[in-house]
Parts: sequence; structure tokens; C-alpha cells
Amino acid sequence: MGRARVVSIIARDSAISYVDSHDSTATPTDIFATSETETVAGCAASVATTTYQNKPSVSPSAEVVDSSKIAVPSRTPSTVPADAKYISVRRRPVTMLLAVIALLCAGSSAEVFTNTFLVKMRQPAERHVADRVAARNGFVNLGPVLGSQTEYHFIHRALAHARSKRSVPHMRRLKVDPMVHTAVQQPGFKRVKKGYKPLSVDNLVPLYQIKNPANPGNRDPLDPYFQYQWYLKNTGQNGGKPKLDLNVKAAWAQGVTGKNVTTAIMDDGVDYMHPDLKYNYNAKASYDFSSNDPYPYPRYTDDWFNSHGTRCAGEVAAARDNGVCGVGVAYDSKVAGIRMLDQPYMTDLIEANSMGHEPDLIDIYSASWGPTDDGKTVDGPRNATMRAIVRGVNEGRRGLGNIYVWASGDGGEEDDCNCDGYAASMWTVSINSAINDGQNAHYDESCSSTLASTFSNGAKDPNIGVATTDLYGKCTTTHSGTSAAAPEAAGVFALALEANPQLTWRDIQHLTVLTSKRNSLFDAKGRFHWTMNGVGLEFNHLFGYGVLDAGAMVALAKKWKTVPPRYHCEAGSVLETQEVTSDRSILLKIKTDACAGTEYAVNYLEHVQAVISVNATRRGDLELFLTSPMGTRSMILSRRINDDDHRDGFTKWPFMTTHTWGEYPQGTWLLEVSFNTQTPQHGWIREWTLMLHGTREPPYTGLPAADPHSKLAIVKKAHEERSTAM
Ligand SMILES: [Ca+2]
Ligand SMILES: [Ca+2]
Ligand SMILES: [Ca+2]
Repeated sequence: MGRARVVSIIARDSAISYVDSHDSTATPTDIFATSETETVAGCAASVATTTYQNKPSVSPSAEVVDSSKIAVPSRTPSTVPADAKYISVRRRPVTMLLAVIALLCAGSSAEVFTNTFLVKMRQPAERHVADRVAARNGFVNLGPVLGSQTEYHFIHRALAHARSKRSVPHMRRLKVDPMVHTAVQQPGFKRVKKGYKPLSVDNLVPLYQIKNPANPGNRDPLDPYFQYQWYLKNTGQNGGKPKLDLNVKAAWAQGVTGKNVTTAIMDDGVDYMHPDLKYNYNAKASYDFSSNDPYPYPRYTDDWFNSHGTRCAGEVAAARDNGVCGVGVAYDSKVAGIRMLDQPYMTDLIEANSMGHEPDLIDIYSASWGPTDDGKTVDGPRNATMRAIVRGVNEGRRGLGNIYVWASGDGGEEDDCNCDGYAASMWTVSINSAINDGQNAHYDESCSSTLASTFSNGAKDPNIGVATTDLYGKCTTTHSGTSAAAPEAAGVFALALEANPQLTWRDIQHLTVLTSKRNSLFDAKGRFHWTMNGVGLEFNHLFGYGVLDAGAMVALAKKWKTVPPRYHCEAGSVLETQEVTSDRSILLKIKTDACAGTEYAVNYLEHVQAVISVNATRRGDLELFLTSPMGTRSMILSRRINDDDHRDGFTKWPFMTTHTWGEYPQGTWLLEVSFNTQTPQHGWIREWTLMLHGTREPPYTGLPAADPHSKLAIVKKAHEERSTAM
């Protein structure tokens, strides 16, 4: 019920004032992301905000929240610990309204401008009216942005796709049109596919090794490449660890194969004529945002550069027992192709339109791309894309919320996925990878926002990659990177959604936490150990809560009861600037009652965000640790040796941790700010705001826990003991 109202808030354009990212009126102090809306920030120069001017009433579970309600507790809590020297805690004033912040920046090179424009009409206009406005000014209207009647996506075909200056005359032309309120030329930026390795012809394996189709059921698929799909069934082939796999057979044996679930592959296109994909292709839900047509077929290049999406699609939904390649994790599910990567520059509107495409036809969006993994980039979703994600989780799947699955990144130990605003978002499920013997892949990044892991390449034998479909009807055994890991997770979630179509986006995350397994995953370098959090859940900084277990997830999904409503509590802020030097770390404290006594009280955590502004003479030498009142210490930023930024730092960047899932947030939180370097450095921490997200009620009360040793039983027991003690 409440959810529908929130939806209307998001959709009510009149209530929103957009500030162009280069509008000087957008000062950093205007910006704050509370609640689910999240997020975040980047270089001040390119921060864009969305401010809600009126105060809507908001459902507790929806992902956009009136922060004036969240922020102000009914009484002034004892948030300032007597012993806290460095700290001032203050609650945000009532006037602070919701802001969506997009990010930008640092590490990116000189800006470029594309030939596309976000055009906002003075009043709602039908599509054909907007078409006329475009035509009379020399533009083509590509369509509405996120279904809006006031915002449209225009292109000017005579302009170069990318140039270094804004096209002022074209913008002016639009702006003087009486129908047009504002026009913003879209900046272009880089988004890279994860895990792309140049192909050699040897990797391409011939197709059509027809075998007799036989009865499906409890037996192994007959598809010729199934034997290479060790991530589906690991028998120890090629030096792998037996039973270290996604345990999909246990899900299939429960009669669950992904029926009626659609996963969109947001990538460089999908070869939907492929004999292993064509019957599971959902054309209605597909689109090509790179060339604006309904056919997201990959663009041909000699080196097969655009094979990425096709490979990802096969992992999710390649057909079973058809004699072609292998099988998808959810081989009766559908895939949609959303082609959006294959162009010189990405824009906010292409990302937004992709992530908001057909949110009632598409259940799961799988993304294996992101900001450059060079270990010095800090970047994430911009304004329209952030709105698309928020709309997806609030309204998609008819209100249950879309599932966004994200590859955590291929930057290796030199990068930190918390610097990738897509992976670190609460609304994406970020997935890392392990190789066939349980160690992390050499390209894996680590960060506290990763929720779980699946499998990818990295074993000594290059052929022990991910076997799947390939371009032009072929098959491959060498799909690679966390790219290959994310679609496996999408497939597992498709199984869970068939088992229980009522699961919300949050249910999927809870199921992931409760059913992922440590199995034999380990850090090859011995840096990150498995650790128990305050309610008995084991996590690892590399792997999150462990490897997905499809059989266990489907079994629990079948009896799942939707978790209670979600609340958002701004637990406190430290706003005094403190100097940090290489020989003097800073320890900040926030003591919080987690909004106790208000209607936004959070008693059982889901995500925690530390929104931080800090800069340093060398950003890459900074490390940040967040410790919960129950003693769980999350490394929310690790050293990045290639990041030599000395100017931008982080501006209101929402570092996120999943490691305190299920914990109780009341008490003192600690933030350690330090340098990890031999070279003298110094910096300034200017803000730390602690955002708590979770439920007021214990989340698993209605769920029977048959096995007393299961993760569910352990957390449930902890929660029960607590509520009786209270
Ligand atoms: Ca096309
Ligand atoms: Ca097949
Ligand atoms: Ca990265």
C-alpha cells in the first residue's frame, strides 16, 4: 500500500527539481542521500542532486524516504559519547529533503560530450508532441526517459558522437523552444566489460555435437559441453574440488528450472539466433540502446570483441538436452538482450534506459561492466541511472522490486569494489568469483559490499574457464572474469524466483545471506579470513557470505515469508574536520540508539553505509575500517596502490558493508581512518554519516528452521534470545 505512494513520489516530476550537474547552485551541502535513495557522491564539480520539494508520506519499506522523518528522532538521543574527543554528532535538520546524488568522477580524464540530450518539457507532453519539438529543432526524439512524460532523450545526428566541448548553439536552440524547460547535453564516459581477454581462434569450439535427446529429470543433462561446466557439477575434473559448485542439480531435482522468469543481459548484445538460446529468448523484453532498435544483435568485428553478452546469456538460459553446447543454470528461463555497451562513450541516459527497461517483463538485470578497473577510478551511477535503479527496486516486478546482479570487478588486489558505485550499491547484488579449487581468482577485487560469490576462470589450465554459448552458434570453454560470475548468480536467482514468484528484491538478498556457503573458498594469499559476525553469520572480505547454493536457495525460497518492512535511520554524523597523517590515525565514534522510539527504528540490520568525505595527499594510501557495536570490523576501503589522486578524495561517498547483516545496531560504531604507506602522507576527514538500513522486527520469525545447525536457525535463535532479553 505505502509502496504505491512512494512510486507516485518518484514519478511526480513536478515535485522534483533537477539540478544540472554543472549548475553552480548545486553545492555539496545541498546534497545528501538518506535512505534508500541513495547515494552518493563524487567530485563536487559533477554532483547532481534531485531534491524533493514537498514532503510526501512514505512507506517504510519503500526505497525512497523522506529524510526529514528519518533524520529527526523524537528526542535528542545521547549520541555524543563523553569520551569522544574528535566528534561532533548532529542530526540533520528537518529541512533536509531527499536527495539523489550521482557521482562522478575522479580519475576520469577530460570530459567529452555526446550528441544526445536530456530534454525536460515545461509540462507533460505526449510522445508525438515531443517528437515534433525534436523535429522542429533538428533533433530526433529517442523516447521518454524512464517512462516520463516530461523528460525525453533527444539525439542530434549531425553532431559528432563525442566532442570535447558542449554544443552551445544546439542547446540554446532547444532552450528557446517554448515547450522546453531545460536541455542537458549528455557527457560521455567509459564503462568497460569485465574480464574481456582477447580471443584466439583456438578458443572457439565447433558446435552441433548432436547426441540423443533423452528424458530430463534427475540425471545429468546430455548436452556435449555439460562435462566442461564444472561450475554446475564439479566432479573434480581438471583438478577442481569435487562438490565445489553451484549445486544446481539439487534445485533442478526439486522441479525448478527457471520457468516464467526473465533475466536481461545488459551488455554488448546477444546472439539470439544461437540454437542454444533462440527458444529461450524474450524478444519483447529486449532492446538495443546502442543503436536504438529492437534488435540487440552483437555488432560484428573480426576479433569477436562483442561476444560478451552472448556468453553471459548462455550461462543463465542455454537450453537443455538439445545437443548444443551446455546448459544454463536456469535452462527453462528466458533471457532478454539489452545492448548498451558497444559504443564509444556511455551516457547516463543509456544506462538509465537500460536499467529501467520493461521492469515488469524483466525480473533480473545482469551487469558485467562498470567503471574502469584501473585501481584509481572512483565512479558510479549518475542521476538518471540512480533514479532508474531506485524505481526498479521500488516499482519493478509490479512492486516486488527488480533484482540487479553486478560483477564486483576485475581490478585485482589493486582495486577495491567499494570505489565502484554500482557494485557497492545496496540495490545491486554484487558477486565475486572463485576458481575451481576454491581460491579466489587473481583478478578478484575485494570489498565489504560483496554479498556472495560464484565461479569463474583462473586455474592454470586456460581451458578451465566458464563453458557457455558463444557468438554465431558456437560454444566456448573460456568465458572469464567476474563477468562470468554475475550471470551464474542471475541464473540461481531465476531458480529462486520460479520457486517463489513473490520474493522481493530484499528477500533475494536475505536468501543469499542465509544459503550461501563457505564450502572450501579461501584467499589464495591468506589475507582475508572467514569471520563470524555478531549473530553467527560467517563472511569473508573477498567472497561475502560464500558461494551460492541453488539447491538450498530454492528449498528455502519455497517456504520463505517476506521479510518485514525496511526502515532507514540516519544514526549520526561526525562533521568536524580532522587531520590524518601517516603516523597518526584517527578514530571516530558515533554512539547511536538507531532511531529507537521513532517509527524508523532499525533493530536488525541489512545494509550499513558510511557516507564519507575525505581527501589526502595520496588517496590510494588511505584505509578505512568500520566496526559495529557487536565488534564486526569491515574494511570499507583498502589501499589502492595505483590511486595517486591528491585533490578530489571522496565526497559524500557511500561506503557500504554487508558484513553486519542481522546484527543489532544500537551502541557505538567506530571509524578508523589511517594511511597504509611508508611515505609520509596527510589528509582530512571532513564528514562521516552513518546510515543504518534494516527492519524493526526480527526478520525470520515466521520461518521454520528445520536444521538446528543451519544459518537460518543460528540467526533466528540469536534474534529470539535478544527479543526475550529486551
Ligand atoms: Ca540492433
Ligand atoms: Ca544446450
Ligand atoms: Ca573495480
